[in-house]
Amino acid sequence: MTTVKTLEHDWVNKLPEQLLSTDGDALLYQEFLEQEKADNYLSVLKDTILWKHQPIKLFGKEILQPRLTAYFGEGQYHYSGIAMEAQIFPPILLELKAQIDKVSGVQFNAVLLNLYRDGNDNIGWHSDDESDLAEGSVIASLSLGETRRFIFRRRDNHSCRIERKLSHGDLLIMRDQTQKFWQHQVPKTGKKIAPKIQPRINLTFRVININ
Ligand SMILES: O=C(O)CCC(=O)C(=O)O
Ligand SMILES: [Mn+2]
Repeated sequence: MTTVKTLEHDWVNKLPEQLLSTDGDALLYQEFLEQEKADNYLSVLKDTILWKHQPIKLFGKEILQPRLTAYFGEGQYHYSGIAMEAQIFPPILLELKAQIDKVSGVQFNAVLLNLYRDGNDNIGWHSDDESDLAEGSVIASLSLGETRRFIFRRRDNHSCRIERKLSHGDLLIMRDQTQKFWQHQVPKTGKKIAPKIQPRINLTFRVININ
């Protein structure tokens, strides 16, 4: 069984940073997972998850997503014109979910994983507001591996942006009106350095409506 050694950690005492001053609530817990624990999760997830290269529909055309994905949960998840079939949570994800449920005060029932293989992989501007999600529901996003830029922009004023670097072990919790008023993205890195950028895994824990 692939579980990760649990280490004592004092995250409960760490204060998060509030990233949005208006119309939303996005809390960043830097180093939510300490280095050794984050290293273990990264290597186990990279090697044991069945990563898929899935198509999405963009302006009526099917294209491959610029990253690999996997989805675990209690029901199908629909986004960008595709239906993600749910796989049952393996022990390693249940272990992570327990820690993230605790800090966020939410019982998540689904998790979407992204593997950014290098700096060419990315996720474009979007809000996590699919109809499978309860409106205003909490999203908890854990980053492992390479540090990448994460940018918010206001939906009604694209020049109003807030940017942070998300690093190994960081946890970002998005709540309240965040998805209604803001979009987010993880852009590509510069072309020259892209092939040298190491892999990054992001896990977004979600609450989906079960029919
Ligand atoms: O990789 C990230 O930090 C964000 C991923 C994301 O926004 C998503 O999966 O909806
Ligand atoms: Mn998102």
